[in-house]
Amino acid sequence: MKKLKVGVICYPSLGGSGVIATELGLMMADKGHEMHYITSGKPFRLIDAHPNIHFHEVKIDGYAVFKYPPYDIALANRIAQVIESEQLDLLHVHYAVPHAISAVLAKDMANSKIGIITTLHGTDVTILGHDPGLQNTVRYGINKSDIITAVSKSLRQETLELIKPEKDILTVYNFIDEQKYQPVDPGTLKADLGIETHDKVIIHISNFRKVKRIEDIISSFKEVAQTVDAKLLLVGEGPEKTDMEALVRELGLRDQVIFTGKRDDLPELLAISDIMFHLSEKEAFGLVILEGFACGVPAIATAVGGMPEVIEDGVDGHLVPLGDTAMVAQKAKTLLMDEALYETMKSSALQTAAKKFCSTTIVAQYEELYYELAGRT
Ligand code: GMT
Repeated sequence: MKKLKVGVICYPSLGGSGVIATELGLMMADKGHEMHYITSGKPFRLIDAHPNIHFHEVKIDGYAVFKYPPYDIALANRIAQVIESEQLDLLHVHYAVPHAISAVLAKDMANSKIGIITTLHGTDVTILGHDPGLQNTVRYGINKSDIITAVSKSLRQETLELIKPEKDILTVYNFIDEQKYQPVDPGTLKADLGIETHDKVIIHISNFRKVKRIEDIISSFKEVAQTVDAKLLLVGEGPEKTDMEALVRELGLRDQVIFTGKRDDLPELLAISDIMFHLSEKEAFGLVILEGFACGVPAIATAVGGMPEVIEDGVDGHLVPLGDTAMVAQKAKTLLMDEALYETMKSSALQTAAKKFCSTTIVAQYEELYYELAGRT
């Protein structure tokens, strides 16, 4: 079959949608497709170049008239240039706002019939879709896309109810790079972080935004640490970090809670961890839970959004009601103190990552959609 030329529009940062856009591009490039990233910065994982991956930077100069430089328009301008210069077969847009709108505008600017596939990742609908200042824009971006996918059934359903799009939305689950996320030898990492050999380790990884409810993670951990020798690893950076550091000091947990900042060695950090806590208020999928599973770390998460589609309650982790920190602590203590139960959950977590979210299957689903879309024009 003919290899495709795909324009990819995503956030180049380390967020989950950027990770999926990058991993998908790398796997498509391995299959021989030509992937053209049109972004403001080189996506982190693409620093190691692949011969089938190309990067087209979006540049915008400041100008006195602009209070806010119009990035969305500069992006559309760049996409239009690349549609023409590279003779792209399709555009894959990750995150509806502003990317889908820029792609639609670019298609018009280039006077092209190119197909657009938009993948909804979560807050582009669950938060921005509720914002009266953006709801019409989200709906427009979705309606003007030719194929729309959502990363969970829950996100699909919420989008159908809230946005009432003109066409259906397909669910295509997220996946991880199994070469990177697997049980690894962490070396001396546990000792390097000042954690005793016998200490149990609870980990949370996120962008430290309010929606992640890190205060619930700290409160649940406090209760666990009253019974079990344990440390809490809080990995990441974001707006809530300073307040959370203050909370840890206030609760007298400074010796037990370690803020690591952003780290590249997630498989090693997961290798020294026993349980992951992910207690978000909203979460379309929870990619980090899958990363944990692939490294053999069961999760305790809130039963919100798409997390019940990732975690099977009582099998590879536990689902708890939002805000029920007492239940989180009780489930964690039971799991940490019952070795047989722990080992069963750990192997189920590994199985879930390998079977239900196998990258080969999921990348093939996207590839099929790419061919379908390219065949329409
Ligand atoms: O919406 C966000 O919070 C950012 C977004 C991202 O770009 O990281 O995260 C969303 O997309 C991820 C990848 O599909 C999902 O795993 C996250 O669950 C989702 N975040 C939320 O729904 C809060």
